[in-house]
Amino acid sequence: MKKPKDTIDSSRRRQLIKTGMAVTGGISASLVVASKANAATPDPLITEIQDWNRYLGDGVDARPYGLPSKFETDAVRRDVAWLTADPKASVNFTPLHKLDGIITPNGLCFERHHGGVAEIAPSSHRLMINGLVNNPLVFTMEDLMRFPRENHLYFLECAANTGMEWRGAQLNGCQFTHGMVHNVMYSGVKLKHVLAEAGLKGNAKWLLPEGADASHMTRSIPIEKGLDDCLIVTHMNGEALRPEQGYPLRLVVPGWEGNMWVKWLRRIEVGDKPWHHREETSKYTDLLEDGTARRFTWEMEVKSVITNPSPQAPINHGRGQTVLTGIAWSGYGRVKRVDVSIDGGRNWTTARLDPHSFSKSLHRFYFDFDWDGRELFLQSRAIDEFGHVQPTKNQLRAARGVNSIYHNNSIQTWHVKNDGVVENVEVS
Ligand SMILES: Nc1nc2c(c(=O)[nH]1)N[C@H]1C(S)=C(S)[C@@H](COP(=O)(O)O)O[C@H]1N2
Ligand SMILES: [Mo]
Repeated sequence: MKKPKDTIDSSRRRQLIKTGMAVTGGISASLVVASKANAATPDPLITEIQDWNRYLGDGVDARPYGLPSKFETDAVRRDVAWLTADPKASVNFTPLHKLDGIITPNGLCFERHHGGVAEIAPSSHRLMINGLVNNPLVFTMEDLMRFPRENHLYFLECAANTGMEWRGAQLNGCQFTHGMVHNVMYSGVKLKHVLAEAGLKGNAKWLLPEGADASHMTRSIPIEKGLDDCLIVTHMNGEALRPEQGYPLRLVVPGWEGNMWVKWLRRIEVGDKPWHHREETSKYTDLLEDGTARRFTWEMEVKSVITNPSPQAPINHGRGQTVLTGIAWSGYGRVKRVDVSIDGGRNWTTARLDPHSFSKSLHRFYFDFDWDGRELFLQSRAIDEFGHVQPTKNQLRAARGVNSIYHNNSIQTWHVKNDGVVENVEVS
């Protein structure tokens, strides 16, 4: 990925807004939605028989593999043309503003490839374990399916997610600012079982997973993590991995940066020190103000974003009862609390966290409020079970400078205007 441009496409985007005005009112506990329906003015959509009510629909033979409704054309992955030179070493983004709950549907999981999508027949796929082991082994997919299997729901976030926002508000939509995250139920085998089969030598300290794609993706992973919760998986959300997500075999590294989750996993070398390859030196490291770089920053820090309203999901219904929602996550474990502000961080209210809460998974929050039609500066702030608090943009910049494109977990602001249009801004 290229570094963010100093100048940006639209000057609108880089607004630095002083929230001098008082945006205090507007929140009420009432949950009554005033209905526009009026029996005195009959709605033909309820009084007249419609075509779909009159004629037979498609039979069960029409869709051997189901697809979304034809009216859901907006719920698609999107890319940003200027971000990368070639789509084969590029990224597209999850349409977070079109989703609810915490599961990312398989067809909408963002993709990040360094050498395009490898298409591998399971019968031609092998996994080798070599290096500091007693018995170097080569597994077929059938061999791997004989190990005990488990299911876990985990988020994957690319370390470059929100990377374009380090120097100022830039991309107009949570799909683009925060869409390098997905949350999937994986089925697979604990890596520790496969490593035990090969037998780790006493000096085994590091693992180097390698991809079978043209990028030969490799990353150094400490053995403790490999023996803790890492999985090698064959299924996502109940069905086989999609080619884009590493079919037929992927490494899952819960809570840690997406780059380590090697797709099309073909080999794991066991060593006694890290390898210092490209993706852990020149990439996925943070250049600080003093010229030194932060390295091996594996856990994805506590983070959240409001997905609705947001620039791609304006308020169209006018003032009154409004549902605000978003997602929160932490690479260390569970999110304990999410606070929401409608006045750019002056006043905070605790949001309603949906009870489906899993460690190292996305959490869903809601905040139901009465919009009085005034402009709003929406923010969310997540706190995890270990007390980590999501920082403001300026707190993050004070700690890390502005040279980085990775590991930006700062608070996002959306400016809701009187007409319900929403823009990406920063407040000071
Ligand atoms: N073999 C291989 N594994 C890979 C990559 C790759 O290009 N090749 N990209 C990595 C990066 S940078 C990220 S962020 C995640 C993206 O996972 P996804 O495509 O399922 O969203 O996969 C990682 N694993
Ligand atoms: Mo990534």
